[in-house]
Amino acid sequence: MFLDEVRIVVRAGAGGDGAATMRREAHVPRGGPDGGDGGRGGSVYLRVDVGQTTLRDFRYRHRFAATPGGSGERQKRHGKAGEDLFLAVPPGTAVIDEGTGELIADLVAVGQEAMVARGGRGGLGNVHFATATHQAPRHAQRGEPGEERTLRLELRLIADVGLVGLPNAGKSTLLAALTAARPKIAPYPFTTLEPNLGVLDLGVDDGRRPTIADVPGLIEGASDGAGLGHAFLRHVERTRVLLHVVDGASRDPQWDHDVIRDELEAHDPALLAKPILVVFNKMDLPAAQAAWPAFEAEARREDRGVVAISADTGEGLDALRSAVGVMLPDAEALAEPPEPAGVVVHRLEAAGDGFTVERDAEGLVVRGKRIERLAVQTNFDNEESAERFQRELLRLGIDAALRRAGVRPGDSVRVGGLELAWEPSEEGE
Ligand SMILES: Nc1nc2c(ncn2[C@@H]2O[C@H](COP(=O)(O)OP(=O)(O)OP(=O)(O)O)[C@@H](O)[C@H]2O)c(=O)[nH]1
Ligand SMILES: [Mg+2]
Repeated sequence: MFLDEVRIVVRAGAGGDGAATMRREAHVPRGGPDGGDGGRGGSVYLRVDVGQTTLRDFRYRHRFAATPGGSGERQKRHGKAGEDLFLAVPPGTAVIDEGTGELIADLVAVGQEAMVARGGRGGLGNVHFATATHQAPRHAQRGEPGEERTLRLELRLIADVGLVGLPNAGKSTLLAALTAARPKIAPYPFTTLEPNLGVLDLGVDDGRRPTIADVPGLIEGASDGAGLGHAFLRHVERTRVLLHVVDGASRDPQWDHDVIRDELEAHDPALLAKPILVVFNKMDLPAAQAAWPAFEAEARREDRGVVAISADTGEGLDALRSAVGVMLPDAEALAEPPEPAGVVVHRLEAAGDGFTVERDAEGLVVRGKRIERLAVQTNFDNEESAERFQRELLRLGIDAALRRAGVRPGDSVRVGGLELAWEPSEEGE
């Protein structure tokens, strides 16, 4: 089965904890703090690799994690940084955050990469917390947790020319006639179950080597999910030129033609704005020869390009090649990835001081990027660290908001997965 969509979970490494150590030297009776910082956690990246053409690598393995940062140590020694993890994906991989539905990155060209989970920052060691009045702090920060995300990877094949049409129209036969590809061909519909790619020989030596893709046949209702074609329509979104193959020997070639146009339009009207060449196939059969004059007249009326061919005998293929050659851009433009080009990397959520206080069945809940991060970075077993956290609640206005929400001493307040018992601090009165 052609794998063009997978879900994976990526987890960055946590930052290492900062150390809370004191200098110990024979000749220094009261050494100051000397705890080093934790190292940053490794991040997870996706990178386009030339050797990849499918998402098969992700078929059985769904979870990927980068390594955590090391803890800080005495003598201001910093923890080791975690190692970044690079996952190879094929060109044409769209990366979507499954949680928000947001497109994080659109990886098109070889070598492009996107960070999909940021490693946690290392906690600061206690050397950072010494002040004039407080020279021996026992407070050190814990490392920040690594980000975790569930991603959906969608592969959109990148081909210059896309073959579309009803099942059995002869798309695979045409691909085989125009390229060295050897797709399965059979006298029944739905033979092609996964896209096939070939390199088109335009018949002239002008340096252009366009790729052409044959996708499973579309049927009426395909844009709503009928048949197999729907999932594959996305593969033609990025082609530069569409070849719309019509079985000239079918009962009603004109009807066949119109159904496909309707489906393309329903999927994405932009598809009809692409250069489209209608390919009237099976001209070796008498039924096709009989239907051709009316079909051609209608195409002319609508001002649509059309060629009559037989993929079987090769009749009309030279005319087809040169028509496609005219529709495609020059070699230089062809070497650039098809639209939309480039990576779209959306900014990973930034830290903010904003927060919300809500009451649910179990008590009060504080949500906010900054305060949640502080909560997990605080070692509540250490009195000094816990006090710093209290001060931060005051500073950010969270303590006041909790009071407004009617918090009483001993009430449970949840922040970033932790459950704390609220105590009034004097400064907040
Ligand atoms: N006589 C004749 N038969 C053809 C021609 N082109 C294709 N066929 C036949 O039509 C049938 C379908 O061809 P395919 O190439 O498998 O059609 P397809 O459009 O790829 O079909 P799906 O993969 O099912 O969507 C096969 O039996 C082919 O041999 C042609 O030019 N002339
Ligand atoms: Mg086929």
